[in-house]
Amino acid sequence: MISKILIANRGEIALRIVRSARELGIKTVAVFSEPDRQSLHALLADERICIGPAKASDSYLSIANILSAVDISGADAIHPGYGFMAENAKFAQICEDHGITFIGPPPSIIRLMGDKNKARQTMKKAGLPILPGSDKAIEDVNEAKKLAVKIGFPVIIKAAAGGGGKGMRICRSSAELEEQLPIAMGEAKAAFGDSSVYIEKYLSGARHIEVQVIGDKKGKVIAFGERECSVQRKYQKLIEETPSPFIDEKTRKRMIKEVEDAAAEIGYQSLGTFEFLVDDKERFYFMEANARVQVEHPITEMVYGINLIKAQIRIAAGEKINFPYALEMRGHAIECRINAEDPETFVPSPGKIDFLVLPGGEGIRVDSAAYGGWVIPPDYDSLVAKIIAYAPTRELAIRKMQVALEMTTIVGIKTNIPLHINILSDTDFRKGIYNTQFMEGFLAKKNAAEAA
Ligand code: MV4
Repeated sequence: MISKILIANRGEIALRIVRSARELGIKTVAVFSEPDRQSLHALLADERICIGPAKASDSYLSIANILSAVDISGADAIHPGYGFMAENAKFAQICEDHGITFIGPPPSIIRLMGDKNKARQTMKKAGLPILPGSDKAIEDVNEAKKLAVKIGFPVIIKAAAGGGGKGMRICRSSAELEEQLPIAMGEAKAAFGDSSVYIEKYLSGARHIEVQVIGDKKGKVIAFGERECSVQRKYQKLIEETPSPFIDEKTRKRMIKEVEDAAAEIGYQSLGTFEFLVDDKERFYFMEANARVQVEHPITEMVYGINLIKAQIRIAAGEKINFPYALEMRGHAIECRINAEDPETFVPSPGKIDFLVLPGGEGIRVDSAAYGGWVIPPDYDSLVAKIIAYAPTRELAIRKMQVALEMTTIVGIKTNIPLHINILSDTDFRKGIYNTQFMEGFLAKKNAAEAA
């Protein structure tokens, strides 16, 4: 039983959790930093508590402040959303030790997935294919060089404590590896406090495709059809869609089955996402797993007709997974991440939203905590809204999204809506021919056209 959830997050995801909890008849407590006093998540929750100043390390990242708010409010559960405390094993452990239900995977799973090298080995043992690479942290240059020669160049150095692209280095020769390894280790130490790195065969022109899972406390795991996330810039996803225009039904079934079995094998609990690189022959390789709800979870919800957050809360309260009908993917969903930023330079554009008209209508979903008059603080990420379009086919979903974007009005701040409109009309995007290098090519094309 859960009767009151404290949401240790802000913005659209905090509001998303407020709505789901309320549908389940569970009270919510919002926490907010000083600039977030008038934020929608704080205004719409049943209770709200200020946990500190703008600086995240003194508010949304302060374990002491969050736990004080739990104490004051009498909440019996915490939902961390994404970012902030979501993948902090220490925080999850403290919650568990104090009888507070952490609505997420157990600390042991968070810890395992936080070590990307360990996660890779564990998932390989559990049956998932991985790219050739080191089976433990690299200790010295000679060892790394020997291994790289064996698996063949190019290779990529990754930080064990990293993820999301930070501190990665591609090496095309032994000389380059020798030069890059100490730099990569130094960067990993500086960024994550841990210099451990590992190497992998580098796959160029790959697609980034991920599989959503949910597991209950009785060992049952369900995997859902894939999300295509290859439209990214600097490891920031811009557009996600499901199903992937690239994966056929046979590959999809195999991916779902393999992830389901492997996640069950390791006793995965709560929501999670297994990320894969997929080559042009539809061979897929496990990269890392995210032990949290993700920004792009709504597209999976649309094609399966479910609410993953509600399911996650019920599971955390001890219920078994029990969807009242057969889970089958239907139709096509696309999400555009609307950021407060200059669409040309990508520089953040916080400030006051003077006027706001969000899109709607059949098949359109908007997850946002923005409203006219709201001042977007400069202190956090620049996501203002997620627009999700759902239709029977990919072509219809894209068309619906174009109309939705055209009919959105945001005055006072700059947004990347014009960029999204351009991407959606790109010939290659339309054909579904794209990989993780798409945005570089797209921006180069755009710049060339503008120069001409
Ligand atoms: C790779 C790769 C190619 N080969 N690993 C980037 C984010 C991080 N999660 C892992 N990343 C990559 N790992 C091997 N062995 C290419 C990338 C990569 C990438 C992955 C997903 C989405 C966009 C990307 C853009 C550049 C590189």
